[in-house]
Amino acid sequence: GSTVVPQPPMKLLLGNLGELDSKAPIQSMMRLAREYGPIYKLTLAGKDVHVISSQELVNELCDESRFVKRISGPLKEIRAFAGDGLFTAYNSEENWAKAHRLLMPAFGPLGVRSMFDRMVDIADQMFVKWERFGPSTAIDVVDNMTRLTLDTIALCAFDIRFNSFYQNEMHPFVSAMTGALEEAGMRGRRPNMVSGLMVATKRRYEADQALLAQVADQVIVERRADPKGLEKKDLLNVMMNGVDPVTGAKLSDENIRYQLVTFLIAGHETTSGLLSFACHLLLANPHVMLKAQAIVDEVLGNNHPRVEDLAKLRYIEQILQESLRLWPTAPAFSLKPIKDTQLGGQYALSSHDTALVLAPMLHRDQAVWGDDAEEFKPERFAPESAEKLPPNAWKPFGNGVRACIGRTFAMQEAQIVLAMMLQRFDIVQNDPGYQLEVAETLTIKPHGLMMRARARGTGL
Ligand code: MNH
Repeated sequence: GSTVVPQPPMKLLLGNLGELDSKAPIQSMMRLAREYGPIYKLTLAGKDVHVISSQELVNELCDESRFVKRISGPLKEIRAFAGDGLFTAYNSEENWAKAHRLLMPAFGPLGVRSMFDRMVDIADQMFVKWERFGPSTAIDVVDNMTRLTLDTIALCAFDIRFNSFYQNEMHPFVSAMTGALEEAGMRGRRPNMVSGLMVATKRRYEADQALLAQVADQVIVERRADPKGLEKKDLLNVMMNGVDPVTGAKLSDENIRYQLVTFLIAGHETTSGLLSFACHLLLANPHVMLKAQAIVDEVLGNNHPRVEDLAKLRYIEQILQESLRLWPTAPAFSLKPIKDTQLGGQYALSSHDTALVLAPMLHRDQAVWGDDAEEFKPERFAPESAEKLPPNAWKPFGNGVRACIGRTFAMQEAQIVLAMMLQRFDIVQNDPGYQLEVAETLTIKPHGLMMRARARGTGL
């Protein structure tokens, strides 16, 4: 026998769509998890989604012999502009395995270490700007971090400078991306018939997609005009010229464009959210900020960071891990059973069902994190504590072969930026009464966070 999975009451035609705030579906699911528990079911666009948020059940879902990534809902919609790029490819598509084999080395520890100086270059641009504006100018944190992470992925992966800190307007890629992600999210939940009737929304969606493709094509055209020598092993040359050792084939032009759109989006959106939440959490927890600053002062002094310093800045990494625990910026991922199965030995899941891992609630499972799970405590990730965590309790980067390829890249970039910020500035809340408000566009960001930065006179 099997236990019935709890489900909020359904409405005719819409199923459980009414339970989700269209501007904040993740926070709606968090609220429902608090009400219905670690497993509950939603019927959305005629399909059953099981929302899972305990370590015990997620640990089972992470068994790749039983469950694999599901491309459905928003992800299926994103295929309209990211196609069979790494993030949205079906498990069975040959282009996934091909691109995975080709691109993995560039994102391994050695590949990412070689990008260290370019990461520092972009961070330095942001901090020089903050210094020149001085301590009385309010800094829009998400805006700054978005410029930083977009410029960083463009420079490190494609050797292109977007120069976002030298312009007033944000690069048009960003608003096209935000618009497209938001609409992909809505479409993934809305009945198809309704989407078909929303003519103006559809036109906007198509224009946004066209702009994403146009930016990607421009990158390709520029590189074809100036190939920078085949010995240059940056991501773009690997994509454009690399030969897959297994199939002996290169990536197709169409697939290269999809990979570019994928990397430009996935390569900056979530890291910018991570850095923004980390700023918020440091501002809200001054004792953590002071401890981190003391460590940074000891390790860096008044010198530019070097790649060897990162290992000594372990506490900065813990701050980022703890930020990703409370506010995992890619807050959910979807799985499907390879064949009909029972989850937890009692909940029937068919291969047509989706299991959605709701990371912000998994990361608040009190059985793992204790009754202070809501509190920001980077000490949880000190080596001696982290090794006591049960498996698959912390999943901000997804699972298994379909886990994030950019994890090392993102953590190195964020570690550099946070360390340099604490070294060079004392930061304070611009509005001392700021209450966290989380904005969602598939990813999450702290909305309206503003701060001020007073240079500490390091002379850098
Ligand atoms: Mn990333 C997959 C989170 C930074 C490129 N990323 C994933 C997944 C999560 C994720 C979760 C799995 C999604 C799923 O199962 O459907 N990623 C993050 C977070 C950060 C991040 C929280 C930053 C913090 N990601 C980056 C960066 C890049 C990148 C930086 C590129 C430079 N991520 C990817 C790609 C995939 C992915 C590509 C798809 C990998 C695959 O399926 O092969």
